[in-house]
Formats: sequence, structure tokens, C-alpha cells
Amino acid sequence: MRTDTGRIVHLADYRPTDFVLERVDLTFELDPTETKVEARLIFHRREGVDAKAPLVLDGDDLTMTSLLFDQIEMDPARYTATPESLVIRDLPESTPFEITVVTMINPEANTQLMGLYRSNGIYCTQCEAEGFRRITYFPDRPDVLAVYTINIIADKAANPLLLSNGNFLGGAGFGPDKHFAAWFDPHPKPSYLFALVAGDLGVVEDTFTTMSGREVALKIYVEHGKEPRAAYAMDALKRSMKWDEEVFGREYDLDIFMIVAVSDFNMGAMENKGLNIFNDKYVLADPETATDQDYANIEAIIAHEYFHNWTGNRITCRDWFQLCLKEGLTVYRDHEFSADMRSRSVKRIAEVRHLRSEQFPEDAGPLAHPVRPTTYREINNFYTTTVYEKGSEVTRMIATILGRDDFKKGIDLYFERHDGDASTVEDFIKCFEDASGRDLKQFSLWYHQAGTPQITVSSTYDASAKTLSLSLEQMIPATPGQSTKEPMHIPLRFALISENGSESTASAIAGGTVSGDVLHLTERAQTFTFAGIGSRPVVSLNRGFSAPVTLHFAQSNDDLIHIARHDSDLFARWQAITDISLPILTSAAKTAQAGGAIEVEPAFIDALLAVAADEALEPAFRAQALSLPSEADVARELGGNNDPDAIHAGRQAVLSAIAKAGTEVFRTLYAAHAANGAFSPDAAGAGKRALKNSALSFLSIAEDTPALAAAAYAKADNMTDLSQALTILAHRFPEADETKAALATFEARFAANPLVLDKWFTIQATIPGADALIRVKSLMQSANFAPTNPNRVRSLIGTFAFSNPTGFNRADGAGYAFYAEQILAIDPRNPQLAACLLTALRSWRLLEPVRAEHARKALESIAASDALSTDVRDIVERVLK
Ligand code: 0A1
Ligand code: ZN
Repeated sequence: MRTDTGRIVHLADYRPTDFVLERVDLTFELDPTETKVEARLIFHRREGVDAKAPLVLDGDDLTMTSLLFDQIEMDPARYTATPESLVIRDLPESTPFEITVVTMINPEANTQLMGLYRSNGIYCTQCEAEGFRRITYFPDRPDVLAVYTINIIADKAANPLLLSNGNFLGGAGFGPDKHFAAWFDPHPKPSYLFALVAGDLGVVEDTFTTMSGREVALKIYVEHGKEPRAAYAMDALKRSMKWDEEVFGREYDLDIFMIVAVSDFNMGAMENKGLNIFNDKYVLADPETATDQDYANIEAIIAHEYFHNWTGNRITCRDWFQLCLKEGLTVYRDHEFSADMRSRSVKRIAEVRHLRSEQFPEDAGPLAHPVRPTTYREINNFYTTTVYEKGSEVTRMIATILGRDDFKKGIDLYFERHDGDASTVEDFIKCFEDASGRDLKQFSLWYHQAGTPQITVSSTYDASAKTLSLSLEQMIPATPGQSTKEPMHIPLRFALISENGSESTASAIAGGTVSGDVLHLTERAQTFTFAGIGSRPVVSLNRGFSAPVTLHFAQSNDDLIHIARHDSDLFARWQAITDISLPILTSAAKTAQAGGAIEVEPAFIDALLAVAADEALEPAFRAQALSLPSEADVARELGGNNDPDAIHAGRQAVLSAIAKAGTEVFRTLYAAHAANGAFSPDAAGAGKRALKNSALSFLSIAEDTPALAAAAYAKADNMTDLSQALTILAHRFPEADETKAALATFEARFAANPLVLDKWFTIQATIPGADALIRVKSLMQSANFAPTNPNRVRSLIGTFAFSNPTGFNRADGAGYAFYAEQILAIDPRNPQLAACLLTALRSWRLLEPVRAEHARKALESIAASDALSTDVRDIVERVLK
């Protein structure tokens, strides 16, 4: 484990390497505990670099057994090797030279899952961001691009499969029991995109013919016996390849594209050139074991990693501060892909829900950072929703501001101008400026200023002048290291909706620029005046969530209901429903805190039930409308002194009121969708299941019996229905016999399927109430709990902290104390996982004082350890600051 050195990396310190790496030849002699890595690296000194400058290579926990210079053993006086670096002196002034380094590594003991490790008997690698230096000494930074040749030697029986990046060169036997394979990747790449896989796996094969007529072999490797569960991933891959050709003009560039699914993986997946490695959670699916959400995730992540081939691999990042260059853009691309594959508005609602629940709290708390940060202590901690999701929103805003055609010209120019480069955010923006002729200087503040802009809006209609004035004021909150902010360029899509429901966008006659349906807020305060408006319209603002901001617009419930009924933008309709329900939920929480009786306005319930019953609306949208803001959403809206028990009680009371008033509507909905017909994982099928299960949940509340969910559990023929029924049973009726029986049958039926068992752990870890902690502790003792498997740890311990507000935030602080112990236990094994779990405590300052004090103590107990990884040290110190 890398312990903290206190070193901070600054963007301003960037400079190119002193030596240029020309080519890389690696030979791996694989062994579970003693793998030998021979790296032959050819360098030359960069022009203009001091002739005395040494070559400094990165390492992490390395043991070197030999070092040659131009094939001859190197004089030890000329180098210094430590586990963390190799420094070589007295090197030629201008001629190329070859360094041959041999290191010995232990894949079996690599519990960090960074570098070369073994997962279920499979050798695999994870090199982003700085894992390659755990394999060999190397200039391990994204701006060092080279062509790689890879030789892999391994025991043949245990490892029939030997894979690496690029195209297969050939292979042969090697001694009595071994064999070797050679791979060559013609595309220069940085070390973080290197990959190697060896082992015994099953394969699903297909082909794809590219737009220029080349045939690409497609292979998805999974554990033997799981091949049928890779069919959906293969289908998603082929659709991604086609879509990227049609929409972005991007063609695949090798003869083979491989995906390997492994069961121990810290993140979702990794875009290594030609050899993507995936957490198997995002590959394996069939109706019996995968939920609709799993299918949607697989489609999105397969696409995301594939799209990286151009946005990330062909054009990579100059340094890790530019991470959003590949991640924000690639998320934007995968969002657009999913929108084209599914319902665009429902997808947008889900994206915004995710952004608000994950990124907004990050932007509002101690871990806030710009989309393009300027300093870091541990780069692993910057794979954040700000870099990914806000980064995507920033790209989306460029598309909104420029319009479709200029955006396309800009992105085409980016691919043309920067193919083969390690680029920067500035390079990216310049392409859009050059292609469109527009100045994006103010807009680029979105990359540099952290914090979610808060926009206060008011409107006045003047009937005699027939004008509407819309006043907007933007405020960007202070964030760590940034106390003052400049006004930003915020593009807000809008419509003026008349009394009869017709829409217009009308041009502003004064106050600022309006282009088409986009209003450009560029000043701190601006009043836009619209003329020729015959009657008072209702303003629908930030349609489609065109900007990632929070609006403070005191619209009446009548106006919001008008939007919810008439807006042609389904996102705006959903937003209006949310804007009505959020104050109801916050006031219910306050009433619960004060011990009062909670009453819910019948007009709101009527409006919601009208949406639920409206057969003209797609079922997935209706399900989204029925899924009220979460407890975390309510906590965020309350903004401080939060009591999770009161928030839960208030929300439950509102759900009960809706359930009781809507029993007939829910009964009809449930009956109408109860018989699914043949299972299809497509968006339409998923939408119907979502609506049906939402109806089941309300009916179970209204009738207050586990019988309905138990019956649904018994007859479920797919994992969505089965897990939803089990969730209703466990969360609503934890003590019922039906629940105990269902949990037992679920565990027995899926005992051999770790991904499904993860769901069993998650459902139980998120049962609300103070008893959750005892339950989680006892589940940790079960034979199925696997403390070294990141998916299992996340599904039990992670979801307890992130998704069980009442259980985790027990008033006595026991949830936090338990969590601190877990972080300290996980950190030495897997620092990246520990640091990621720790972010669950980032909003501790919003808790009421007693809980906040307990949380602070737990955080301090972590900080007091003198053996923390850089990952955990970085997070705990920022969270406590
Ligand atoms: N680049 C991958 C995800 C990834 C990020 C960081 C990692 O380690 C620090 C590993 C993988 C993606 O965006 O899919
Ligand atoms: Zn990515």
C-alpha cells in the first residue's frame, strides 16, 4: 500500500518528460506468486534537455532483479532503484538507448486490484490511473505514448488463453508445460491503457463489419458456463459500434475487439485498447438473474468503454487534470447512445436524478472540485461524479449553445486535429470555437469553477403592455479553495405555455440574448423582457435540464400543475411534479420532527394519480413520476440540521396518503400490467414492469399486508419482479414469515450466483431503521460474505452507508463507528475501495448536531490512524476540513 507522502500535484507544474519513449517490449513469465516481467524500453533524450538530466522512472512496490543498458549489465553506480522509482544517470546526449529492466511481482498477493492481479484464477490487469508502475518501472503518465509488443509465457493447462492489446501476432509451445503468445498494438498508447489477461475462460464470438467494410472479430470472455449470459452484452457492443459510426463517424481500428469479465474489480470497467476489462456485473445478464436496471447499465457501460476507443484512447489526456476530457465527453456520448436506444425523456429524468443525488452533494460539500481540477493528492480520488457526470453536462451545454450543426463541426474538428495526441481541455474548447466562430471564454468557467450555480428567478406579466419580464440572478456558492466566483454562461431552454397549453419561445426584446428556445444567462443579474404576449403565460424553464443548476423559482402549484399537464417536454413535466412534491416532503419531515400530524394536499395527490392513470403517457415516465424524491433528496433540500428519522417518517406518511387515496388506481394499474407476456429487456418492457411494481408497492402500503408482495414473489418470472417483491417484503414487513421465507428461498436458489447474492445483501442492508446495523453485522458473519470482493463489500457495507439513511445515521452514532472500523480494515487491503466508501460521510455537516458530532468523532478516529493510504488520508482530511 502506498502510504501518504503529503505530496500534492499541481497542474501548473506540468512539463513534458525529459526522455521520449520510442517503443516498449514486455515479456511476462506468469506465475501466481512470482511473475517475472522483463521490460525493454527504447528512449532518446528530448531535444533541448540538459545532457546531465537523469531518466526517472516511476515504480510502486517493485523489486528489481536486473538492469541492462544496451543489453549489457548496468554499473550500479549509474542508477538508484527503490520500490518507488528507478533513476538512471550518465545517459547518451542524443542517441537512442535501450534499458532492459526485470522486476518480480506477486499477482496473488495484489489485493489492491491495481497492476497485475489474480481474480478467481484469472490473471488480469488494471493500470488506470497509476497501476502500470506496479508492474514495471516506467514513465507512468498519460502523455508518454508508445507502441507496445507483448509476449506472454504461462502454464498451458491453467492458462489456455493469453491476451493483450492490439492484434495477435502468433504463439507456440514453450517447454513441456508452457506456451507463449505475442501481441502487437500498432496504436501508440499511454501505459494506463495496457492490459493483459491469462487464464481459462469461455468465449462468445461474433463479428462486426465496419463502415469501410472491414470485418472485426468480437469476443467476450466469461467464466465457463456463463456464455449465454453474455449475449446481451454482445448485442449492446454491436449496437454501440454501429451507433458510433452513424452519429459520430467513428470507425473501429483493430482486427479484434475483446471484452473480459472478471469478478474482482474496483470500478465498473476499463477501456484498455482492444481489450476492455469489465466488472462481470456489467457483462452478465439473463432474465432470471438480471434486473432491468442491470440491462440498462450493461448497455451503457459496454457503450461507454467502446466509445473510449476514440475519446480517451485515440485522443488521450495530457495529464490527469484533463480527466474530464475523456470521461465527461464519453459519458455524454454514452448518454446520447442510451437516449437513442431507449426513451430519451425517461433517460434524461434518470440522468438528472443521478446527477442531483450524487454530484450536487459532492459540489456542495467538502469534496467539491472543478470539472478540471488544478491540484490533487491522490488521482484515484478524482474519478468523481463531478468529472464524469458534470463533465458530461458541460459537453451537453456546448451542444446546446452551438446548436447541432456547429457542435458536429466542432467535434469532427477535434477528432481530426487531435487524433494521436495527449490533449487538454483548452484544445477541446478551441475546436468548438474555431468550428463555430464563437467565443467560449466565459463558458469555459464551467470547467474551472466548482459549485452548483443557484439561480433565483421571478416573472412579471404586464397585461396592458403585453410583456413578460423574467428576472434571473445567478450565485455560485463558495467551494474549497474558491471563495469568489465569476458569473457563468448558463444556457436555459424555455417555453412560454399559454392558458390553453400551446407553447411559444418568443424572442426577448431586451435584457439579453435568446436564440430559439435557449435563453443565455451571462450576467450576475439579468431581466429578459418578452413582447407581444396576449395573456399571462406559464414559464417552463431549464427544460430538458439544459444546465446543471438549481432554480429557485417560486411558481404557484397551479402553474406547476399546468406544466405537468401540458409541457411537450416530458422532462419538464416530471420536474414540475418534483417541484410540487419536494416542499410537501420537506414540510412533512418538519412536521414529523415536531411530532405533529402530517396532512397531504389532495390536489397534489389528484395530479399525481392523474399522471399515473394517463394511458397516453409511457409507463416508464409514469413510474418515474410515482417515484417521489428520495430521502436523500429531501435532506438536500432541507439543507441542514437534518434528522433522517423525521425525513423517513414524513416521506412514509406522504406515501401512505397517496397509497390510500389511489388504491383503486393502483389496483387497476397492477391488474393491467400483471401479466407481462414474453420477457423482453427493452425499454418498453422495463417501463411496464417499473409501473407495475410501483403500483404493487403502493398497494402493499395501502393494504398493509405482505400477502400481495409474497404472491408477486411466488409468481415472478424475471429478476426485476422477483427482487422488487423481495424488497417490498423486506423493507415493509421485515419480521413477517413471508419475508423470512422469501429471503431464505432467494438465498438458496441463487447460492451459486455471486451477482444475484449481492442483491440479497443489498436488499437487507437497506431495510430502514436502527436495527439495520445489527443485521449488517450479522450478514458479515454469513458464509457468503466475501470481504475481498469489492462488489460484495459495496453491496453490503456500501449500500448500508449510501442508501440506508435511517440505519446508517442511527442517533447513537453506532453506524458511523462501525463504518470507521470497516474503512480502517479495508484500507490496507484495498485503499481505492476504502476511500470510495468513505465518501458516504461527505455530507456529515448537514446532520443535526448530535449525529454530526458522532460522525465527526468517527472521521477523527480514521484520521488518527498513522498507517492510512494516500487515498483514505486525502478523503478523510478533506471531509473533516
Ligand atoms: N476509465 C474507466 C474507469 C476507471 C477509472 C479509474 C480506475 O482506477 C482508478 C479504473 C477504472 C472508465 O471510465 O470506464
Ligand atoms: Zn470512462
